[in-house]
Amino acid sequence: MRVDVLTIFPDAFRGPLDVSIVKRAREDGLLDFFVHDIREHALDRHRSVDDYPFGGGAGMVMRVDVLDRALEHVRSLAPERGLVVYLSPAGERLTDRIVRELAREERLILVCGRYEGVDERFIEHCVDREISIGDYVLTGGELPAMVLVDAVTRHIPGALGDAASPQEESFADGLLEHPQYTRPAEYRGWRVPEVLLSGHHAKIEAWRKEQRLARTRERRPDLLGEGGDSDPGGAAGSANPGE
Ligand code: 4HQ
Repeated sequence: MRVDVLTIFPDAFRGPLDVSIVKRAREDGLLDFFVHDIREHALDRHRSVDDYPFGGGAGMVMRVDVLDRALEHVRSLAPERGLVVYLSPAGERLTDRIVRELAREERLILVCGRYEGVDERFIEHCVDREISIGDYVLTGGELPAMVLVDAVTRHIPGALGDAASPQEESFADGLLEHPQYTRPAEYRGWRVPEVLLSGHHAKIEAWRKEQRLARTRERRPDLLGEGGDSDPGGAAGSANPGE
């Protein structure tokens, strides 16, 4: 998969995507990741990317002409059209289902807004999908873009290596994970649950399933369709969470 990011803070992307699984996916050629500076497509000598909002009000708005030029330039760098995603609190909430859908794309173009956001005409005419990572307001779309790339990378075939599977993680079957333990079996009198030391695989599996159900009921009843803000369309809100 190829991912292009448009931002006025390219430096923000050094770090989080240069470690661990995402680093490996990039080294292995599973993920091609490119960052582009929107400001290079500014039209005036001050290189401005924003302006005052029509109708008045606080803050600045990112210009449609600058964003469109930046997007057309980035589009020209590769043959795939690319799905254009704008990160914004007004978008559809990012879920496991959406992450899997995005992971099937050959190319993503992520647009990061700053200030009060972008001119609505850019969203209307150029953006395919507006996505939010949660109901809180950040200072820009850069962190949401990194969250999205991290989550999507886990679903690129081969990115997790042979041992791990994204299917085995939380949300794939709509339940939270069971608790995990490692050595030592006792530390300061804190003991690992006896069943895990028993070597009785059927009992261990039964215990884990029980733990997953109990935790989900306790912490995220919405995932079981028992009230709260569920996501009925998604894997996490499946009508048959045990499947
Ligand atoms: N912002 N999920 C405002 C977000 C956000 C979110 C990005 C801040 C867009 C203009 N993006 N800018 N939450 O808070 O995606």
